[in-house]
Formats: sequence, C-alpha cells, structure tokens
Amino acid sequence: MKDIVKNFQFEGEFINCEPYGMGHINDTYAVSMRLADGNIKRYILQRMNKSIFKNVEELMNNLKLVTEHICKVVKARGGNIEREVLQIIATCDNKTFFVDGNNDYWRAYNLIENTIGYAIAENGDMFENAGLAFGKFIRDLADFPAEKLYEVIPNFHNTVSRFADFRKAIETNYQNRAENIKDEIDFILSREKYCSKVVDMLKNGTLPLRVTHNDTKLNNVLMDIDTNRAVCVIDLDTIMPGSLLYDFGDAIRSGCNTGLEDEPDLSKVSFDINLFESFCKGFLGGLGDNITANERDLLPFSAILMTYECGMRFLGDYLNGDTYFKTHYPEHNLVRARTQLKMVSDMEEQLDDMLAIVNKYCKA
Ligand code: ADP
Ligand code: GN1
Ligand code: MG
Repeated sequence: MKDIVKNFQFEGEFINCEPYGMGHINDTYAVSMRLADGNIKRYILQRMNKSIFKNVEELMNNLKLVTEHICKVVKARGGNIEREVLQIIATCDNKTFFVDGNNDYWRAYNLIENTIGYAIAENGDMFENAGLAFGKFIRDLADFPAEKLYEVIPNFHNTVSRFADFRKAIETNYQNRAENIKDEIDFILSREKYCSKVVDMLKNGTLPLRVTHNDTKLNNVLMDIDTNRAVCVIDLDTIMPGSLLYDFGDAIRSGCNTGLEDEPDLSKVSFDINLFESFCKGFLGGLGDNITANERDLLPFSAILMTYECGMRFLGDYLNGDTYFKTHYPEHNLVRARTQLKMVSDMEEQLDDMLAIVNKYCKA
C-alpha cells in the first residue's frame, strides 16, 4: 500500500493503511500519515470497482464537477468545506485517480474524522438529520447543469430494465439456484406493475429530471459521533440525472429497517413508520421548494419501489453467482434479498399511513 500511497499528494510521512467502512462496491482504506508537528492526519484511499465502473475518467470528472459545486454552496452559507464536502486529493501528477501496475484504479479523499456511517438508524433524531442532509444535497445541486454529467451506470434506477435483467438471471439459472427460491422469485414477478410507473412519468415529463445522488443508503451520510448531526454526504459515484424519488426511496429502504440489511432472522426485520416520519420531516425541510405535487404524492410508493428494486438486484446477483455485490458467505445475497422483500410487504400494508405523514409535512 505504501507504493500506492506515494502517488498521492498526502501531507506527512506514511504510518499505515487499514481497511475502513462497510461499502458493498469499492475497497476502502484509511491511510494514516504523521505530520511534521507529530500529529496524525488520515485520508481515505479507495480501489475502485473496475468491473462496475468502466469509465473512470468520466466518473471522476463528474465527481470533480459536483464536489467543486458543493464546495461553493457550502462556502456561501459559511460552512466548513473540510468536513462538509468530500474532496478529491489529487495524485502527484495532478490527476483525480492513479492506475497501478495491475491496472487497478485508485483515488483519495479527505477522511472526515469523528464521524460514522450507520448501518441502521438508531433513533428518529439521527434519521431526521440524515433526511435533512439528503434533501439539502438535492437542493444544493438544483442549479447544477445536469447535461455536464456522464451517465456512469446507465439505467441505474430504471426498474423496467432491472426487471428484464432479473428475468434473464432466472432463465440463465447459473449454479441452479432458482429451484430453492421459488417464493422469492414469485414475489418479485407478481409485482411487475411497480416497475414502469416512475420511468414512464420521467419520460412523459410529469416528473422532473433532477441531479440526484442515487445511492442514499444511510451509511452514505457521515454522522458526527458526538452530536449525531449529519456532516457530509459521501459515495458520489452514482450522481446522475434522476428522480428525487430515488433518493427518498432508497434512504427509507435502508434507514427504516428495524434490522440489518443482511439480518438472517426475519422476525427482526420490519418497517418502522416512526422513522419514516422522522426522515420525511428532515428530507422535506432540506429540499425546501424543490418538490412538485406529483413527486410528493409518489414519495411513499418510491420507498416500496426502491426496496423492491434492491431486493430484485440482490436476488438477481444471487442467481448470477454473486458477481456484483461483495458477499461474505454463499447465501449472503439471498439473505439480503429476503430482508428487502419483507420490507416491501410491510410497506405495502402501511401505504395509506405513509401518505398521511407525507401530507402532514409537505403542502407542495
Ligand atoms: P462503497 O461504494 O463501497 O459503498 P463508499 O465511498 O461509500 O464506498 O465508502 C465506504 C465506506 O467508507 C463508507 O460507508 C464510510 O464508512 C467510509 N468512508 C468513505 N469515504 C469517507 C470519508 N471521506 N471520510 C470518512 N469515511 C469515509
Ligand atoms: C451499493 O456502494 P454502496 O455499498 O453504498 C449499491 C446500491 C445498493 C446498495 C445496497 C453503485 O451501495 O445501489 O442500493 O449497495 N451501489 C451501487 O446496500 O450499485
Ligand atoms: Mg457506500
């Protein structure tokens, strides 16, 4: 790792480099450096997932444009850009990433100290703060020119095309895994009607296309360890034109689960509507006026849609032999898919209550 580290403009002398965080996609490390005054400064170093991200040059250009834009916004409101914005640390030859001898792609960021990305929301206050940060994130990018962004993963939240991929995975049935998961497959196939709603409305203009994060799971917003306030939205790989429903829905998917995303005991997995209310409050507050009536009306559905889509992706990856998400044991993706489907069932039963909550906080 020392050989990788020396290619970046890090301050100080190398001490060590350790695995860090819990993402499913990239390999993340914390690098500790000793400064001249004896203090330690840490950086994030990531080996990017090269089978998922094929166009690293374009991806990093997106990231540069977006983080520079957010820096300006944060500065203008008197914030601290060192803590509130993910900043790319350049390589020694002033590039945004480094390619090593194995053709692996590396990038570096400021490590935002004294923060943590939570796997589950510990209380409403914390989740409301996360909502505020994700809502603000969309607002901060409201005047960012979407056409400058490269579509890093085309059709990322196009649930119609995700459904087609899922069907293919069943047909291929690599490793004959389909036979034992008939109930889960039927659950997904029977809800095909969910897939086209948002896609169609984006196409016909009844929903606006915005610049969105697209991967708003709870651990992608760093929370201050002492105050539980949201400090910085991270994991900006999937920033693309999209719908705010994707960001809202995915955050609810991950944060309103009473159990872990990979909890094998489904009795611990349920949808917590109180946390839903907390997030609504924060998110809608952060968004300000940046929401239309159609978007508001679809907020509860978006939580079902994003959870359904994610369950379909986990199950599809299980059927494909676990090639996309990092897994730690053979059934890991199946276990993850089951938690998502359990959440979908719970949310379906509480759709009306969710709508009432949205209407309480949003008059768009
Ligand atoms: P992945 O795409 O694999 O999820 P992330 O960019 O989300 O990768 O990073 C994985 C984890 O590393 C995050 O969930 C977070 O815990 C930690 N992390 C990433 N960037 C930073 C940062 N700049 N400061 C502190 N922690 C970070
Ligand atoms: C991945 O990168 P990470 O771990 O924050 C995935 C998301 C899924 C999520 C499920 C680029 O998020 O789309 O919702 O796992 N990111 C990508 O936990 O595919
Ligand atoms: Mg992440």
